[in-house]
Amino acid sequence: MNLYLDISEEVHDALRMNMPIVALESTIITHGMPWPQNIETALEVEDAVREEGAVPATIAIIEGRLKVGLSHDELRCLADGSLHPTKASRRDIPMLVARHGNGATTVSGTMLIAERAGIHLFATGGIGGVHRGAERTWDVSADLEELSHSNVAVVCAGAKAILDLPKTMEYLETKGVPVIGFGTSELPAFYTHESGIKLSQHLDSPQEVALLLYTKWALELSGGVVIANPIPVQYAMDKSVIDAAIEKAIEESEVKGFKGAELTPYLLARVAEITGGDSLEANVALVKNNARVAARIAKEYERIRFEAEQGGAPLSPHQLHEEESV
Ligand code: PSU
Ligand code: MN
Repeated sequence: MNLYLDISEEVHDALRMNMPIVALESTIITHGMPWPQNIETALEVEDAVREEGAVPATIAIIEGRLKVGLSHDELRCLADGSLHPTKASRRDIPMLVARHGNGATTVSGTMLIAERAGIHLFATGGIGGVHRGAERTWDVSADLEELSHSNVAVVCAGAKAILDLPKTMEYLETKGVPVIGFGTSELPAFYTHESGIKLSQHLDSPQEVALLLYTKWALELSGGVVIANPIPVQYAMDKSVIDAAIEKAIEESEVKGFKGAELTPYLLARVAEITGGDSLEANVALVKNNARVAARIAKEYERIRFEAEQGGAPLSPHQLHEEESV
């Protein structure tokens, strides 16, 4: 695998020095947002990670190389469409590598490559999930299956209500993937805080999340964790407005026959159009917020790992609490 990986100098140095790193996906740039907001957001999200003292590693496939850490030029060429990147989930990666193609990695593709590079934190907007009508279409995102394989935690604002959220939660439970509410006990529904779905697990601080991650992988329980971080309140949308836009977009997608990998990009673009760009503004804000939280968790994770390597078990939540209050 390492033969196919191209790790940027910045990320390589960060890995060598055990610095906190946050992986970022590229499908959100190429298929999730329009130009030029996509390049602006991609750069701002990287900046947000840096401001928190971590190193960003945006992941994509360029000329068949699995890139971890992109230059500004590479980011721009992905964002402006000149590379004509394929939306790349796990199934697409061998073909892209074998044929020297270009790919923008989804949550599943990004997790897989991040893990191979040794990166355990990843920030994005929303994960894919079980689509509405999956009982007819069997459309279940490869993201869910990847979450059961790769040891990478994904900080997201939950999942969009373009999906069937209860079925998505059932799938994750079956696959043993913890879904942790970050400062909330309800699954956030991307644009809004309310999904009506109560989470059985919630944590309030980056330290607690980092300890959970460390413990999961120290127990050799492979697979990821979803850290569901609600959109900042000032950017949250009106539930009735966004729900109506989603209903309309889904109806149109059925009439027009969108399915497979094209469905999610179609729905994202239509929802943004129907809301007159309001949903895009919310989307940008929540991705940056997730990047900051992921960076904070990554810092704590490296600290815990360092302490554990110095001997002894990581601090318990009780000890962490005492340490904070000193
Ligand atoms: N949900 C969003 N924004 C996105 C995506 C999902 O709110 O950009 C992208 C992510 O890259 C995710 C992918 O991994 O769509 C899921 O696509 P599918 O449903 O085809 O698996
Ligand atoms: Mn699908």
